[in-house]
Amino acid sequence: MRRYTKTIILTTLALCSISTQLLAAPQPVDLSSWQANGNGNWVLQTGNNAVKQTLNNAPTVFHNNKNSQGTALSGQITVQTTSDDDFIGFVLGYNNNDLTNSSADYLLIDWKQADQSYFGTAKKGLAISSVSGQLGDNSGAWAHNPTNNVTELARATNLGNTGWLDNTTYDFDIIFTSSLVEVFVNGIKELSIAGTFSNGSFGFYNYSQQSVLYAGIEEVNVPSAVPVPAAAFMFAPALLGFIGFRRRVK
Ligand SMILES: [Ca+2]
Ligand SMILES: [Ca+2]
Ligand SMILES: [Ca+2]
Repeated sequence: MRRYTKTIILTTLALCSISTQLLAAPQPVDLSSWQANGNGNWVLQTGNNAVKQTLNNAPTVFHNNKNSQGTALSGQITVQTTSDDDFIGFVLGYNNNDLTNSSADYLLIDWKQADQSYFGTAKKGLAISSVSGQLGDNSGAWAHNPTNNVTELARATNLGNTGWLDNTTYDFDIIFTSSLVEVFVNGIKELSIAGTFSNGSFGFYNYSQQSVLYAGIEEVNVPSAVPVPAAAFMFAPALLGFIGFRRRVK
């Protein structure tokens, strides 16, 4: 892992010294000001940069309640039980109480452990979807059914049909701008979509899965007023540098 990290940092410096200058060092995030929505139980852990959701229940979100475009969020996610096999993940561009808002417009990144038929078929794997309206305990969240306001946009490159593992910690890094969203898992880019995205908060998301720990949460600002092709060119090496930095000090 050390050799891998070193290679990435050196490549980053060689490819794009300008963009590394634009990024500040990652800052720890204080989760005590974050907001819980829905049917979850989000328990802050000592130090306030980790939180554990304990309930197997309808969709729930824990979010930073501030416009977050131009930010990259990173940390670790772990399901600390062998019980159940359902959804863990994130929301982007979420506004407070959007779970019950008929005018909601945000992105949902969810990862299921196993295939399961209930409200239609939920597929194992990591995907990104748009949510337009309420997100209920129904086929929208469960099966990405557009009839219930969830439209799947893409499945992950490597993990699109691969479930998460019990009691296993994954590093995540999420870039969120008005025109580009990228998701890295264990330093590997899994999702990258370009478009026009609504502003709103970063949030953690669970649906029907208990004992989910989010820890070591950090954020870094990225320039947001850069056109898409330039943004894709500049952010990718810079954020790999960011990822490398975090992994090196972990
Ligand atoms: Ca399990
Ligand atoms: Ca289940
Ligand atoms: Ca469940």
